[in-house]
Amino acid sequence: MPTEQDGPKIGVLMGSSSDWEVMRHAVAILEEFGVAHEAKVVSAHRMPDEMFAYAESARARGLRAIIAGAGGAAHLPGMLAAKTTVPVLGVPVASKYLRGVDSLHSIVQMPRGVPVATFAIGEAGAANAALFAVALLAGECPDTCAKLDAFRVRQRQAAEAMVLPPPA
Ligand code: RP5
Repeated sequence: MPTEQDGPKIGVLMGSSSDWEVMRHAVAILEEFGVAHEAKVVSAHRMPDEMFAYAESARARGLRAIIAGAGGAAHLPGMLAAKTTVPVLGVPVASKYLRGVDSLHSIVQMPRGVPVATFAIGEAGAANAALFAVALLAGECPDTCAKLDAFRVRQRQAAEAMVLPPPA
């Protein structure tokens, strides 16, 4: 019988398959770190019952964090956070007309009492949300912590190796 140990530690939700181009960057990071995860479309306004069921079962299923990406009136992260105390990491996805500033404001402006950790608009935000989730897990897993340290070292080495072109 599967136990909580076998299941996903991080959930990656998005309001639409159109968000995947951004949210795949979160999934790529989780795969790189070997973190057990699941990714699915759960739309706040088109699948509200499924959204609530997901949030309500999240802690019992062993999820340590939920990364939620949405665009426009991006209520998915906030409504998940309303229904679970598992940390919710919100990723604003760029919308067609307002380019994600609407999504950012929707996610970041949670009223006091129900927090959503909010990341940058787009793929950097998705990747950083996943790195933040990895950092949350690092406290309970020395192997994950070592991988995160090594990731930072590689980034530093890449920056140190940067060469600027000659002026003009
Ligand atoms: C939001 O509406 C989704 O998160 C997506 O960013 C946006 C547009 O959805 P689609 O019309 O592309 O399905 O719920």
